[in-house]
Amino acid sequence: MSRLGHLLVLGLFVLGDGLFVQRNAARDFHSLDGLWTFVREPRNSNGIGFAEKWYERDLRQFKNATVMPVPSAYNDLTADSRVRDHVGWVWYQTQYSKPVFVPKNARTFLRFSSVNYYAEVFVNGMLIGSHVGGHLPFEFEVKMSCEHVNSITVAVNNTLSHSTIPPGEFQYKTGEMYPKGFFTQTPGFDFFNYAGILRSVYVVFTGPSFIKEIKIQPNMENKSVSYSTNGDFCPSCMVTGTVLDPSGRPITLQAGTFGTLHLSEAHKLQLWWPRGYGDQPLYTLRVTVLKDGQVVDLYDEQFGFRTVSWTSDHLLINGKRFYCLGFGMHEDSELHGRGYDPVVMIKDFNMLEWMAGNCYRTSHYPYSEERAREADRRGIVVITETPAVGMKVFNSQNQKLHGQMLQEMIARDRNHPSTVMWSISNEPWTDKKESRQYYKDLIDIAHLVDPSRPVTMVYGPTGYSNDVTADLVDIICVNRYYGWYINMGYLQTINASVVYDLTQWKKKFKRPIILTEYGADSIAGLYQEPSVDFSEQYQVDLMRQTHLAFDTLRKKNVLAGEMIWNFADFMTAQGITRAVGNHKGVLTRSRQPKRAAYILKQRYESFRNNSY
Ligand code: BDP
Repeated sequence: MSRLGHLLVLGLFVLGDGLFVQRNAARDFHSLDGLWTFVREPRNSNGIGFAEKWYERDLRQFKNATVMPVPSAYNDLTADSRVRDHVGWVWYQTQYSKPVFVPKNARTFLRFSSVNYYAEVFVNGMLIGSHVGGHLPFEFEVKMSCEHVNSITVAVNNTLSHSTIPPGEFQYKTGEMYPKGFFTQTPGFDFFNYAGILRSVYVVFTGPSFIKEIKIQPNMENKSVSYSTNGDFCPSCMVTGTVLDPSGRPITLQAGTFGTLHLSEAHKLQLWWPRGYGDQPLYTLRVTVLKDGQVVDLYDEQFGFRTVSWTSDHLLINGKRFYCLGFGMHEDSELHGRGYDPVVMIKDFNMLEWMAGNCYRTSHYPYSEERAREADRRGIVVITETPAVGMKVFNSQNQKLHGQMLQEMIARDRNHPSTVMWSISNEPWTDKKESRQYYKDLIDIAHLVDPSRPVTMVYGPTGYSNDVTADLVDIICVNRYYGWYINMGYLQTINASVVYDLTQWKKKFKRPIILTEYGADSIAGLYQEPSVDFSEQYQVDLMRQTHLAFDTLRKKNVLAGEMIWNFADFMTAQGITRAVGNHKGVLTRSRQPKRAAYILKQRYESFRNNSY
């Protein structure tokens, strides 16, 4: 055992803590982003690092050690296909020195914003906790010494074979035709299974008493804000909540860990609106923890005054019909894979606004916390999706994991005004009888944990006639590929097919319907007149025909929104229908417009100019 292994470590799982890092008078954080030591286990090793206790060793001494940037996926950063296509464990390690000026009684947390898919975390050689699911933050309380350099080791596995929630199915292939130990992994989803430490890692410091969670429920009718907080508060601590107006002026004060703050009669309430419908004023709830009159913790959480409701036809924001003009997306870019990159994020938002979009779905997993905050600021409406694609197996084991991810997602994002809906799944096989109870339970959880937002599912393989769950959701999302997967090349069928299909969903379920995916692959620069599949013209022709249907459906109040698949080209696993990824983007993977982007821009702008 190395010297590092003897240092004292205390691991404590702080589940459901949705608070992002913040630096203020009472808390601080250090970023651990940068180059971490990286060692990959062999593809078939099945955890040699655990057997040999790599978490107690200095990985820099390993002959096969290299470095990997955090945050980033590791897959695309070498020229080695074994790294790109790795299945199994990889090990990350870094060293952290805690400054001596951090007060002795400070609480210290290690926070991971996203590690895909399963992570075990060790500090100074001792296991402090694990997390499954990717895409969502988790943190552990740790005791780190100032006298020694602390070693932080993370074992990451991009698969979890007992589950059919991503990342897919395994098949071992034996016999003389195959090398020994050969297996394939077929993802049950159409995006590359980027892995590693995908978002930022922080060391967070708080005082001995600290805030763990803040729930805010603004109420426009009586100009009030209900809130509740929980945390680790000393018996003599006093907690207060204060609302600051969008210019940062305090306008109310209330004692207690929960309560309702009433804004004064004189205060003119400023509503948060989606982009194109009005402004995006953001209020702040400041939660302060005091001991003997001294501030011991402080957290500023932003929120907006807005309501989300729905009729059988429409989604309403602040009581006004909201028509979604948007995108299915991916957090995906060259080199970074699914790693968080503020450069990509800002370019994405700016291109989305250039096309006059007003919403997106976080297909097919929760996006970064930074993205949710930016959506609040810009007024982009978001459907936030649980990481559960193409679900086929509806057993209690999957349901438990699914429910856990759903709750972590809601805990993280519940205070964002831009988040208007929770999507429980993308394209589940909900023609299966047992899927009904499976989803009923999950939908009940979402409603219970957050009664303020509608719940949706995104239907793909099932139709209005055989789906057994659609009556359980508040809003129905449907993906349809007429002219692509259905009747490829027969553009003349699209209009009638889309109108017929969506009208049937509507008649049967009487819910607002959003068409969350339609589109065609196009290889940028591949031109064919008349159009053929994969040409830029075909993508445009398909969109034009689909838009004819949308216009009819809108007039009949059947459609509450439309989202093109996809915002940009993105990487997938290798497959005979994918030429270096999925090319249904209206932008290329480097976010340059194809012809389709101009068509969409024209359409979305025309809505804005005609006040939707
Ligand atoms: C849909 C999936 C999406 C795929 C898309 C496609 O929801 O993830 O990328 O098909 O095939 O069924 O392009």
